[in-house]
Amino acid sequence: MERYYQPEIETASREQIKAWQDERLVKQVRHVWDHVPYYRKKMEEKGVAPEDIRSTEDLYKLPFLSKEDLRICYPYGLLAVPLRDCVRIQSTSGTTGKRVVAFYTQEDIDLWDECCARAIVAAGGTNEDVCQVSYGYGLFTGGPGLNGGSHKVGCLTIPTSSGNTERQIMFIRDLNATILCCTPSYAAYIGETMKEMGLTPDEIPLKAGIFGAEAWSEEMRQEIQNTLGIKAYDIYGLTELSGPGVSFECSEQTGMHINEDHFIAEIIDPVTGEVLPEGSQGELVFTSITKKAFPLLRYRTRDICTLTRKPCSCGRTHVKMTKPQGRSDDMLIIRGVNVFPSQIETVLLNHGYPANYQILVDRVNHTDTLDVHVEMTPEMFSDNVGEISRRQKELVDGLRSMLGLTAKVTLVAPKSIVRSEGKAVRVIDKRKI
Ligand code: DLL
Repeated sequence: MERYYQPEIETASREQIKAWQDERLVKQVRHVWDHVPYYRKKMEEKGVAPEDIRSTEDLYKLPFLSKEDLRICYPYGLLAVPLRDCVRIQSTSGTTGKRVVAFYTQEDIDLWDECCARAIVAAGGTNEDVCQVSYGYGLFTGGPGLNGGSHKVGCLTIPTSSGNTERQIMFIRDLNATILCCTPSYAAYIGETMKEMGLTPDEIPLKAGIFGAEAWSEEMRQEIQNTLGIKAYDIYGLTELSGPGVSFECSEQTGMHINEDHFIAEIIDPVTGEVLPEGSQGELVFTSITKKAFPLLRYRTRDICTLTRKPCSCGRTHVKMTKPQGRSDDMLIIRGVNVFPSQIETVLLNHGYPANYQILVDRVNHTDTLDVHVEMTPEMFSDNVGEISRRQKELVDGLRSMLGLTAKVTLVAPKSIVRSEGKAVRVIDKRKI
């Protein structure tokens, strides 16, 4: 039987959800107008005042916020409460430019923890469970978010943080961890290490995993489920909106329920900014309606996905988003063709390769080149040149039919691609260097 952390909220009627959203949106717009001069100016420039926003139908009138706005406002420009009311910051792992710093009041943290608790209960967690949190702790939101959720559910929490894989496995076995929380690439690495230690899935006490923070394919889910002998659940979120738990998967494993009592989701055309009808693929935009310290209205995530309100067999009524294919800025444009790293991952895993690969993009003589380095399994590894070139050709053909362009494939020895303990770095685009 499906269990919920907050059944009255998670299975509320659509009318009830809309009523919460309408009421909270109106309050939130007023809160931001009164306390965030930067956004107030943006509203004035668009000719919109708080009185114009009476319900979610008026959402489209509000201006968007983008990563660029966050950069301009660093660090305090979007803060909506006095600093003395804040108890924590978290920050993005951003590799370029200024980091995003997000502020939280104690109430913001309590609500965030509840969102993560919903995800843990949806994955079958109860106070009988032992939950190992192997997301990084610190400025990254993964560790603190799932840690808070695990406490709310009453699980015994093991805050290992990421890294030291052998010790992770030791704790999982010695303390009977039943739920593992980490990035999917780290889960795959933990699985690979267990296999090397000669452990079979039934010797591992884990029953569920809550994996997110990066794009991962259905094929990778299968792979992780098989090696660890668990059910693998997706979880999504971003620092700007709190962290993990903006949405999470239920037993159906067909997309993630967005916590609509806290976030209003829209899908827009990333080029024109036009709001698209339900079922269209586009850029996900969020309005946080309960956060007090750092409330973002119409924040453009750059994540590409689809929304659906079709009834879900789990009984939850909140809208579902499909797995994001990746950020629109992760999308590679190679010789004019749009390529998502997750499409390449699908081809590799379908051909029996492990999810250890690297995508190298360059420009030679004014032409883009795509070189995919793929690790072989020890069983595939051989010095038979004919066999290796047969394998390479098979992958080149598979990639051509998936992407519509010709890539170079380089098969590399087992264990030669560096493993990730957090978010994996899959792409090296030398055109940008
Ligand atoms: O990654 C928060 C998080 C931690 C989510 C732990 C889930 C689990 P940021 O570092 O700010 O926050 O990165 C946010 O990561 O805009 C997506 O592009 C990507 N992302 C997060 N979850 C998923 C997912 C955390 N399940 C950015 N699938 C987001 C695909 C994801 N991409």
